[in-house]
Amino acid sequence: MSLVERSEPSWQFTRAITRRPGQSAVQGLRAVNTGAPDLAQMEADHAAYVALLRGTGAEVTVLDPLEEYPDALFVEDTALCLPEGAVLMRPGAPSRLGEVDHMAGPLSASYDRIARIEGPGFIEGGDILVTGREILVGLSARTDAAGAAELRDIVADWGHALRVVETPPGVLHFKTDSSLLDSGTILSTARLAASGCFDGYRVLIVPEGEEAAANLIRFNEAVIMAAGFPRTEGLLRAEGFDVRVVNNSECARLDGGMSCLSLRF
Ligand code: CIR
Repeated sequence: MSLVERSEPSWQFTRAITRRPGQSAVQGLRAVNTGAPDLAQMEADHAAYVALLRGTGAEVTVLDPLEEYPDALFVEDTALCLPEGAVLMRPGAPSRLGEVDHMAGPLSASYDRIARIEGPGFIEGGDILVTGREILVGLSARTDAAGAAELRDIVADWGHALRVVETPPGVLHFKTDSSLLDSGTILSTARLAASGCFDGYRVLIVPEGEEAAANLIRFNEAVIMAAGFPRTEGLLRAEGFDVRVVNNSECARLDGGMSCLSLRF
């Protein structure tokens, strides 16, 4: 359980930060090459995503592209935003380390308190799920035990409990396979839930073959998910969630999903 009682659910936000993709996005990291992303489509999808965030009443900052960092549109990996403060991450992907400095300024517009993972460990925001009860950190190829331990020390001072869990082998981030739907409900792939990391939560399992739908965001009243996963969409609608769908075909070529594209606070 969280060490402090929170008045706002962890899926309620007034602000978000995003960054438009640059021309260099075609060189973004990917596990499997499925062809270069179509930049015009990616721009259009990004604009649609920002519109969905704004549609819930949130104030959304859209930063300019950073051409020297092809993956910079995936802003989630650069910071963790909590009510008490923000923490700048230390990405495990060497090509992404420099993105973090570019997030300090935008965050300082909203946060007085900004901490930083100094290392030697590594941690990326995609491996962190804030449920409201606790902060889950999945160890992965990008996030190691030292990075998680350094974050634990920072957030403990802010009253948050942090639990270290495992990301399934071959899965980029913990949240590639899981999302928060409401304060006690998680959407997860079967392979991740099988680890028992969500015991004590209500867990909805993504239908087989739609594993890529597991990365979505609950953003205020909206559940924002990638298009092309009709069974997951049907499951969520049947559960009463207010589902909004956006095309994600081009970011998916770079292993990016709905959570990666924003910092929410
Ligand atoms: C990367 O490999 O770092 C990017 N191409 C994708 C990052 C996706 N971020 C996320 O899931 N939080």
